[in-house]
Amino acid sequence: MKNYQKYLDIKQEVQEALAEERPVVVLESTIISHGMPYPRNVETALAVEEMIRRNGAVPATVGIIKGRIKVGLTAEEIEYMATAPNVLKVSRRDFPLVIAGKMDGATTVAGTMIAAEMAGIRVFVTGGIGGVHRGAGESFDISADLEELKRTGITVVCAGVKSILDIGATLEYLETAGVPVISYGTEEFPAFYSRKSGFQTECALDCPKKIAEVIEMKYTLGLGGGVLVACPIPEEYEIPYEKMDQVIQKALEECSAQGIRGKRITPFLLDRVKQLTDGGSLEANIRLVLNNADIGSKIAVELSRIAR
Ligand code: PSU
Ligand code: MN
Repeated sequence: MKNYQKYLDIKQEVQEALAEERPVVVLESTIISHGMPYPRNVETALAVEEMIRRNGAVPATVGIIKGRIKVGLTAEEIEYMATAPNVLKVSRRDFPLVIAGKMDGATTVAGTMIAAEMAGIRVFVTGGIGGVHRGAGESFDISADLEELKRTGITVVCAGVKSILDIGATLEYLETAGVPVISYGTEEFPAFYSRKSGFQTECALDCPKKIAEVIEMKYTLGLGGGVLVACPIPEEYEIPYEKMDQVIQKALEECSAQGIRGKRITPFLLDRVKQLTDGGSLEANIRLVLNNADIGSKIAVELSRIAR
């Protein structure tokens, strides 16, 4: 038994699926606690789980409650993550503080990858990942999500990165880190709200089975680290890049004017973007997460076929 297992609670249903090598998909909780307003956050979290079930996989939303790492939150626990007053944002460096202090924590992409690896789950669905921030040459602001993709063997299915980040620099970083980036059904890396970013990726695949084969090969070769699958938002929900870019410019200016630093930057920017688009961005956000859940769970199903 590994030492961390003392602090890990894997939901019964998830344990059973893992024991039988049935497909499981992990989900993050920062999107619930810090990414969307109540009650849409809870509705979305439950709808995403439902989508994963419909495709024959078991969902496991990850969060930390009173110092326990929960892999597979119940509906009541999801409600708790959405409404509790002091839920910290937890990336790799926050784990020891939150667990030792028996605190509540919402896991970021990096934090959720860590919990997924502890539990033995390989596929993770979310909305957007963190990346290299604009101006990182000066500020050194690079999300711990990228470092985690470099070291931890989880496949993260997302809708690309928001243009609050420097998309080109984020892709360069992932190349340096040895992380395969697969664009789903397109040559172009998607920019979250928009299907286009202006950046191509080396690998375009549109079939969950082929993607599962690439993931499996990465394990077989013992290369270590994760895989990023980027799925463009469905056309009917897309917000044009130019429109979002103006809003993002404004949010970025406010952020530096107010001297926001560190882990507060991303939540601040996300919140301002939401306000400045009058909630229009929230609808797109929900739709793209559901789309990612559809594709991610199909990949998980194919991976478990290979394993069996
Ligand atoms: N980007 C989004 N939505 C999000 C996040 C990022 O479009 O909710 C969250 C994720 O949990 C991600 C985290 O892991 O923010 C990254 O934070 P930071 O940039 O501080 O590493
Ligand atoms: Mn940062």
